[in-house]
Amino acid sequence: MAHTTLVCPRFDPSFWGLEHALPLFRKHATMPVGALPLLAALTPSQHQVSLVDENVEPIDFERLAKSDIVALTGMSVQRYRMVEILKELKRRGCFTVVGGAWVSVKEDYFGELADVIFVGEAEESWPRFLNDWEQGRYERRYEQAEKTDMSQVPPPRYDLLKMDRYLFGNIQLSRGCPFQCEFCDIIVTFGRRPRFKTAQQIITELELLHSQKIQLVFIVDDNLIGNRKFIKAILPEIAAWQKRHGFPFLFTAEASLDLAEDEETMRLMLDANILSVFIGVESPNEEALRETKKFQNISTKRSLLERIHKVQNAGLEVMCGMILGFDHDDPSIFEWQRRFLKESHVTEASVGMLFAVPKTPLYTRLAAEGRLDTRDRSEFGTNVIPLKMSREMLRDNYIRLMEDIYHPEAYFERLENFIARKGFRFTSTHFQYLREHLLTRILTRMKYWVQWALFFYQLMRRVADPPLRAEYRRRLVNVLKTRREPFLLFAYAFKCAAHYHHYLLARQMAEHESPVLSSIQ
Ligand code: B12
Ligand code: SF4
Repeated sequence: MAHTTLVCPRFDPSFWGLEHALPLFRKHATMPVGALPLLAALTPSQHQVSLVDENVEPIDFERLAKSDIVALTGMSVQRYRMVEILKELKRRGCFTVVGGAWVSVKEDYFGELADVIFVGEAEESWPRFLNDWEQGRYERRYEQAEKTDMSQVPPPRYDLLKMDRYLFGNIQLSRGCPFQCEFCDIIVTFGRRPRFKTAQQIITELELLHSQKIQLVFIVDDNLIGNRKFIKAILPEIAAWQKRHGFPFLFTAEASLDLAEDEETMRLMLDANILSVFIGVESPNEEALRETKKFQNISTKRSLLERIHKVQNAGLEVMCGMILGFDHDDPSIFEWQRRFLKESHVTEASVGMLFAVPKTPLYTRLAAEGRLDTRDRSEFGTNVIPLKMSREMLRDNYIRLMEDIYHPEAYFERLENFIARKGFRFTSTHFQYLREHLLTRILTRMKYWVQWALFFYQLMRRVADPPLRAEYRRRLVNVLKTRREPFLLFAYAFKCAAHYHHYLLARQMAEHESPVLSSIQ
């Protein structure tokens, strides 16, 4: 029998980490990583398992050192901290294991600091390793021969995490994406054939999240609409569950832009109370989209902007990922992206510089062209050497663009334009439900009022910059006067807090108070 401790190291700040906003929400981290509670559930019952997420609690190395196996997960933005932790563990003579997004693409990164590494999924390989370890004949590297059969994945052990310290809960319905974007490591690790859980598994996980009193839930699928048949069958099940339980969850998901052509799926998403969707739009430059094989973003019928607006008009908030520095991007791309984002009415845009993740086709191509900076840390924030501009130009204009789009005026203009859409109503199905259930309506409205008031109080208390604080106050009072809808008030206050994070992230980069933080780093 082994005592295993699974560790999620601290994240470096990032766009989605919301580090600057977390104190406003009185939370420690955005969400738990999916791997920790899942690996715990995959651990055979004869072994003892504990979870430590450094994002919500400090690591007690003395205690950790008593484990037989210490296993770390981690993505790119955790890799420096992972090294620090592994060094400390090795100093104490611990047996170490590493898995997750970063080591899956950069297998030699941790060298001798990791006794065993896991590449890719681990539903089959993790229990196999534990069995090997018990018999004293484990291997140095584990990689499953077959991709995981998602219909056999057990429910995650949320009970081992301090769920009340996270802003979001998470659920995974499927893995894999059918597309072939050149820079994408997701399809390298998880493949292009979407695989999914059964309705029963998903309902069980919803019940578990519900028992943890979670309100916001991120559906972590790489592409929610990777398989239309599956998602069209599963969304009504989720909607029915939501209805039975009084719509306790507000969902966010990730999907590809071809969602815009699928009215039915958008309707089903709203019925399930999926309110916002993150879409990899990447670039208004069609030549760049072709270069990167993002063909699903090219349409002869509608422009990119029209497609984004179509999703917004359906009632979904769009968040988007944008990339600068494709081979077909010349210096005009910065102004082009700035204008595009303004017209898109997308408030939350994760803009980054093209980064070549090891093992991707982009990495192979750039390596062959001698256009890769192979250093681990670069002052340019990316390892790609651009074709039509200097590295300094790319970096400096990226930071300027971040500053511009997260200037309060630009951000709130996009937000106002989004919510001012004709006939637009967030949570339309939930709203309909509340009309029919008086008591739930009163309680839900009260909840949103209280949350709005709490956010307002936190913003006024914690935002140090007086003009920015005044801006938030003015905006929130204005929305209170003009739109009395409690959910909208709550959402608006949430947006102010998110703005605070993005604004500080951009400002700190511009003022050289932080390293250059791009999408993958
Ligand atoms: C959902 C998601 C998010 C969510 C939630 C993040 C979170 N905290 O969990 C949000 C939107 C917030 C997010 C943010 C970011 N993300 Co993200 N995210 C994902 C996504 C789509 C799914 C991750 C997930 O939940 N999977 C479900 C779990 C169950 O699967 P898993 O983690 O892969 O674990 C399995 C195996 O990998 C393995 N495994 C994992 N760890 C370990 C450890 C051991 C010991 C073992 C044995 C096995 C093992 O076993 C598990 C079971 O098979 C992935 C893409 C992907 N498919 O991996 C990107 C991904 C992980 N994110 C990525 C990045 C870069 C980020 C950001 C830095 C982006 C940014 N600039 O803001 C931020 C970081 C923010 C933060 N502080 O969390 C990159 C990482 C690149 C890399 N190769 O390292 C990925 C791969 C996407 C990409 N290519 O851009 N992300
Ligand atoms: S759509 Fe997204 S997940 Fe799918 S291949 Fe492209 S970047 Fe990867």
